[in-house]
Amino acid sequence: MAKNSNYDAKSIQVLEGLEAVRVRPGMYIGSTGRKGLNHLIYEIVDNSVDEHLAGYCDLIEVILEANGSCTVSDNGRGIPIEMHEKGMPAERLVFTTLHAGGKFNNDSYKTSGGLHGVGSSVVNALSKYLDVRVAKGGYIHHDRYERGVPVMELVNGLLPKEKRTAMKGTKINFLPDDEIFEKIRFSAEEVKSRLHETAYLNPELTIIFTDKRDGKCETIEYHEPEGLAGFVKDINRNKEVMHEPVTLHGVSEDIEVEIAFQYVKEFQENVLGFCNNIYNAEGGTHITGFKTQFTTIMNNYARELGILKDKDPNYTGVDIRNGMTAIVSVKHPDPRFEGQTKTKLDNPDAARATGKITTEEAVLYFDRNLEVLKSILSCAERSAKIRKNAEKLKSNLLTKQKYSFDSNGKLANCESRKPEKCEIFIVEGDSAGGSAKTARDRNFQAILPIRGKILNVEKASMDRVLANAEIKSMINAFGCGFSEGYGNDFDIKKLRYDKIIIMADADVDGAHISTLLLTLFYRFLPELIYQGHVYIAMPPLYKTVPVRGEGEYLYDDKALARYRKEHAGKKFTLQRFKGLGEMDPEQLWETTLNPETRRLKRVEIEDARMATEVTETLMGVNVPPRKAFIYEHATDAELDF
Ligand code: TSJ
Repeated sequence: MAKNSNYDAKSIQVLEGLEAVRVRPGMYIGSTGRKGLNHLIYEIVDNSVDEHLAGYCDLIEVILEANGSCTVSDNGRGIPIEMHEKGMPAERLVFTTLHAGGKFNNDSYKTSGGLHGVGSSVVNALSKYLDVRVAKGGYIHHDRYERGVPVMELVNGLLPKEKRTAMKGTKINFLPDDEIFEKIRFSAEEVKSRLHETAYLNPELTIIFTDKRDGKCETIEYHEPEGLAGFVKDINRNKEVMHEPVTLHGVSEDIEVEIAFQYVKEFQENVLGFCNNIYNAEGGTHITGFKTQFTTIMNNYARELGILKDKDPNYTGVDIRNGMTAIVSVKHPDPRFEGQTKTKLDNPDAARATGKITTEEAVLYFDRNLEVLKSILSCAERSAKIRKNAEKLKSNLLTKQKYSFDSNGKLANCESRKPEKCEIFIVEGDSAGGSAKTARDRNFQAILPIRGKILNVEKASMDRVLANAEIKSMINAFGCGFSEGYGNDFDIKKLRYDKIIIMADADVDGAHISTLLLTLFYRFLPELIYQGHVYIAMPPLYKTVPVRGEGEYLYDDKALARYRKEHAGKKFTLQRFKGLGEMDPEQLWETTLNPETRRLKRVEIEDARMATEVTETLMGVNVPPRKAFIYEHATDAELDF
C-alpha cells in the first residue's frame, strides 16, 4: 500500500512537470513551428545514436507514417524496463521525468545539442500519443502515453519463438499534438538531410528513412563508411577539388577529435563544427583550436620552404583557409554551449584537444604529401595578395561610410533613426524601386533599389565583391560592417534596421536575385540571418475581382484553387501580377509593404547541410531546383503577418 501511494505522489509530480512543457513548449523545443516539430524526431533519434555510441546498436529506422506519426526504432539493448527505485518502471521514468535521459546515459556521450537537448519526456508531453515497444530477453514490452500521461499498465508479451533471440531494441511511435504545433506535417527533406549528416558522423551506423505519407512509400538508406571524408566530398561534390580529403584524428584530455578537410578552387572557406554529433551553427572552441593551430603550422611550412621570407608577415588564417572545406567533430563528455542560439561550444579543453591533434596529425600528413602542401600554400599566397588589395578598397569604403548614410546613392532612407522600428527593402530594378518609394511609409521604411543581377559572391574573390557597387551600397546602408570568415569588423549593434526585407518578383528571376542576396548575407553577414533580421517579402500572385464584394489577394496556386472551390458558380475576374512593377503604389503598399496585411518569410538556416545547400543548389546552373527551394521554404515556413 505504502508503495502505491508513493507511486501516485510521484505520478502527480511527474504530470506537473510535463504540464509545464505543454504550457510553454517554446522554452523546451525553441518553437512550435516547423523547426520545433522536426526537432521532435531528432530528439528521439539522438537516443538511438547514443545507444550506437555506447556500442550496442548499428541500425536505426525512421518512418514518417501515413497517419502523420513518426516511428523511430533501433536494434540496441532496449530501454530498461525494470522497476526503478522510485516505484515505476525505468522506461516510465524516461518518458515522464524532465531530463531523465542523462541519468541512464552516464556511460555514453550525451548528445545534448545545448539549449534544446531536452529528452524524450518533452517529446512525450507534446505528442497526442506515444507508443513504446521494447524487445529484449524474448519479450516485448508495450507502454502507451497520451499527451504525456500513461494510459495503460506496461504489458509484457512473449515473442513468437523464431523472434525470441533475434529481436531486440526500442521502437517509438508518436504523433505530434495539433493543439501544440501550428502544423504537424514533418518536412521530409529536412529530416533526411539531418539523418544523412548523422550517418556521416557515425560511419558504422546505418539509418533507413521511409516516407509513407501521401500514398507513397519511399525508402532511402544512409550508410557512410567514409565518415567525415565522405561528408567533405559530398559538400564539395559540384566543385573543382585540389586533392583527396585529409583526415586527422586522435584523443586528448578525454575528448575524441576527428577532422576532415579538402581544398577547392573557389574563394571561400566553409568550416563546420560538431560536438557529440550536433551541428554548432555558431562554431566555438573546437573550431578555434583547429584554425589557430592550422594557421601556425602552415606559416611554419611556408617559412621552411622559403615561400615566406624573413621580412614577410605571416599569412592570416583567412588567407590560409581560402578554398577550404572542413569539418571538425569532437566527442566531449561534458559540453557547454553559449551564444545567441546556444550553439557555440564553450569548453576551453576542446580548443586544446583539437589544436593538439591538428598539430600532430597534420604534420604527419604534410611531411608525406608535399604536393598537397605546396598547392595549399600557393592558394594562401594568392589569397594574401587579394586580401591586401581588398584592404585598400575596404578602408576607402569605410571612411566614406561615415558621411554617406543619408546620401547613399539610390537609398531612399526612412526618417526614424530607431533601428528597432526601421525596415529596409532591397528591391530589384529601378521601376519597382520607384513604386516602392512612393508606396512606403517613409517614417520607418527605407527602400534600396538594386539593379539587375548582383555579383555571385560564391564565385568571386574578396576584392571583386568589395568593388561591386550594389554590394557596397547594401553594406553601407546596413551600417554594421561585414565579416570575412570569423575575423571581422561586423558589429550587429550598429545595424540600422530591424528588418532587412528582400523584395523580388515571384518568378524564376526573382528567386535568383533572392538567392544571390541570401548567399551574400550568408557569407558576409551571417549574424543577420542567425539573429533573424533577414526576410523575404511574399507578394501575391493574383487578385480576384468579384462582381460584388471585396477582392482578395492570393499568394499561390493552392490558394487560387481553394478560392475557386469556395466561390464555385460566382463570377469573378482574376488579375495576375507578373511582377512588383505591375502593381500601382496602393496595391504595393497593401500587398507587400503594409505590416498589417503583407506576408513576410523570415530566413532561417537550418543546419550545416542546409546552409551549404543554400549556396550550392541555389547557385547551381539549373534553375528548377533553385526555384523549388525558395518556394518550398517559403510555403512551409512560419509566416510572419
Ligand atoms: F528514450 C527514447 F524514447 F527516446 C528512446 C530511447 C527512443 C529510441 C528510438 C531508442 C531509445 C534507446 C534507449 N535505444 N536504446 C536505448 N538504450 C538504453 O536506454 C539502455 C539500455 C540498457 C542499458 C544498460 O545499462 O543495460 C542502458 C541504457 C541507457
